[in-house]
Amino acid sequence: MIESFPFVRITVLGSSGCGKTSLIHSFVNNLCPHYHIPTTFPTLFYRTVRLPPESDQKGQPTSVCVEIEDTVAPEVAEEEEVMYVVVPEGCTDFTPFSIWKAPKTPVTMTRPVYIPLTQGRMAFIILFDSNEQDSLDKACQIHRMLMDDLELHKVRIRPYIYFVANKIEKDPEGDEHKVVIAVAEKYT
Ligand SMILES: Nc1nc2c(ncn2[C@@H]2O[C@H](COP(=O)(O)OP(=O)(O)O)[C@@H](O)[C@H]2O)c(=O)[nH]1
Ligand SMILES: [Mg+2]
Repeated sequence: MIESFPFVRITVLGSSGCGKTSLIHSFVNNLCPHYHIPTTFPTLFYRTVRLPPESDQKGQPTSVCVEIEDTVAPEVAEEEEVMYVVVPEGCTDFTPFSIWKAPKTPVTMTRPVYIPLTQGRMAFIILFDSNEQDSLDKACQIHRMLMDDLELHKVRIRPYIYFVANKIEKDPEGDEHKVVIAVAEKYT
């Protein structure tokens, strides 16, 4: 019998170097790279999470498959020749787990086709480096662009949007960190 899975689709956005790829690797692969290679092509990661039943309920854990999309930072996109997202004509069903086929993912940089499992995103994480005002400015800019886009396309089911401060352990007593956090709290 095929077990049906809830499927959650999350996209991570933010300025170059704010820690998007590291955050995703920590969650999916349990490791955090200590170097920065700018992401120049959107990348899909998958992890199945087992959630225990609610504290007031009995039963088996529930499995949820999470698709996380790592993205190209706007300033990297301006400099690099970036691939465009192309959804094949006529494609309406990207649901993978009723059929258990391998997900379609971009295989080479020479094929300008990028195929996530689904088109609509359920949640966005807008990440910023909490020690850099510029990174927060870019996060706010991305947030405004996202809201405009949802408005333009009259998206009825609004995705969750999380505004997340990263690198908070780096210089927690630093002046810039304190200012950035205060401005971010006011913005949200
Ligand atoms: N101190 C600190 N460094 C981090 C953290 N997350 C990522 N980094 C470092 O920040 C750099 C850029 O990270 P990366 O994930 O490639 O950024 P991206 O361009 O947003 O994908 C790397 O050198 C990471 O090791 C964090 O939480 N704290
Ligand atoms: Mg990256």
